[in-house]
Amino acid sequence: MLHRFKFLFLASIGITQLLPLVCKAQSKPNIVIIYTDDLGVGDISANGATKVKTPNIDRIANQGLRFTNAYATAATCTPSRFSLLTGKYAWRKSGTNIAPGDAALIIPTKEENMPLMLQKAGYQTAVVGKWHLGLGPAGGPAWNSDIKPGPLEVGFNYSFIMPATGDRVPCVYMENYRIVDLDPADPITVSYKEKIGNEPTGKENPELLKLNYSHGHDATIINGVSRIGWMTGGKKARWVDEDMADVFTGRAVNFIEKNAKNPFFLYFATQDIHVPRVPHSRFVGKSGMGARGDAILQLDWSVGEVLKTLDRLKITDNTLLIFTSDNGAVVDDGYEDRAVELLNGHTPSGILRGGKYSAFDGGTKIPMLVSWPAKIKSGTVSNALFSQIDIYASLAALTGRKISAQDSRNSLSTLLGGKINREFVIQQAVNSTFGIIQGDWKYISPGPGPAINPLVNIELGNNMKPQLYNLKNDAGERNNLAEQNPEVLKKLMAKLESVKNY
Ligand code: NG6
Ligand code: CA
Repeated sequence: MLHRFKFLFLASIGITQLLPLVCKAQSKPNIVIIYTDDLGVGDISANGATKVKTPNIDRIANQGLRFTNAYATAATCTPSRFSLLTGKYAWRKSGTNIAPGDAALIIPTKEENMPLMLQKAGYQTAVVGKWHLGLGPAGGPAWNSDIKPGPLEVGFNYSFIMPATGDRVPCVYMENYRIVDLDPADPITVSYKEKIGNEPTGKENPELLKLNYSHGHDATIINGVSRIGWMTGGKKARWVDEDMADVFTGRAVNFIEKNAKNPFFLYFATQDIHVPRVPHSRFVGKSGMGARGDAILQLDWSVGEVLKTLDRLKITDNTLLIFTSDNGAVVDDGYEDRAVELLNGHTPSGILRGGKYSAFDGGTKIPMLVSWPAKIKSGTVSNALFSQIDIYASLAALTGRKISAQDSRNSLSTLLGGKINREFVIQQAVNSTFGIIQGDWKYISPGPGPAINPLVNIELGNNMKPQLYNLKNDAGERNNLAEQNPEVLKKLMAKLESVKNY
């Protein structure tokens, strides 16, 4: 009897000692954010696209949660990414609009942010893919030596990035502090002010282009494609656009493999489907929709490789995977890649008005899928209002970290399939026109600016009159009800002002 008691007693100690370990393993899922570029709500078959099929992306929705009411904070890349990683609206900080390729690092190194917080929570953290948040000190990066501060100074243990965008020089990969394959005898120079060196440009030598530009993008030719900005040198280090998805996906997969046994955070920011859309030959012509559709297939492949890797390592169940986009869709964004001609009835923005750059919902309403099989019911659809600004605070709540982000709020329950938590969503268009959504209503602040950008053929939402739409009845933002609803208008105006002054 005594023995038995002793045994039970010891066994129970054993269990209580083990318990924290078990709980710890469960409460610290791996976290993967797949942050796509310029992917619209209508671009994935999970959201109803029929002209293009995205089986791998759809699998995230099938094994988890599909949001129908999720928003990026801004209608372009740099501000959306800044907000995602810092939990602060980009418009609170100057210098956070679309960054040139030689911009200095815009994320403050002295404030906490998402990767730093997760690092402190015991995660191995990595960024792979598009950065576009500046590099180096004021004055910009020293391309030929250690390039810092950068991702490693804001909380990433590992970084394999393109400095800015696919259409901006320098067209090279960077691993941690260094440009990959840079020959010291052939140093890089970069300029966003004037032409440097003698290399051909799209403007002067269009006969050398394999992909013509439609607007902008007429400077240095790299790999047969002219870019924004001029560069010389670094010949051996220059990327080949066709291989880029393979290169980035390979690095993402390697990082997961290396860290399968400890909690990791991977911020995989794909270059797809941003311009220039120059997919690998195995995707060319496969969508029947031209380069844009082919880039969607390539993106779907990249996502599939990540999913397969998680499966192979048996960590799918305990991985929180967030798939989303930095802003809404654009079709012609500066290259004659026949995306417009070959759309074939495909609607990248679904029923939304506007697109990338716009204050209308097409600018910031984005696809968002979340899976975590251990916690999220499969095949769930959430209509809850969600803003990417809350991902930071939600991940802090998940990992038990205290943070003091200015705008990010804990919406973990919504992120995992629960009810609406966020009261309002704020949208920043390219020219600092603002939208705010609360309940069924959306207000767009009045101001000058063109109604439409004819180059990209997108309505920007600018109007000298205040705009008020009832999104429940009018998701396409066609009927401005401001005059009929002065009370609602006043309320939303006041709300926007109060957040701005917060
Ligand atoms: C614009 C570019 C566009 C794209 C965008 C940034 C021109 C005419 N247009 O200025 O092609 O690069 O910047 O896109 O140069 S984002 O998704 O990174 O914000
Ligand atoms: Ca973008």
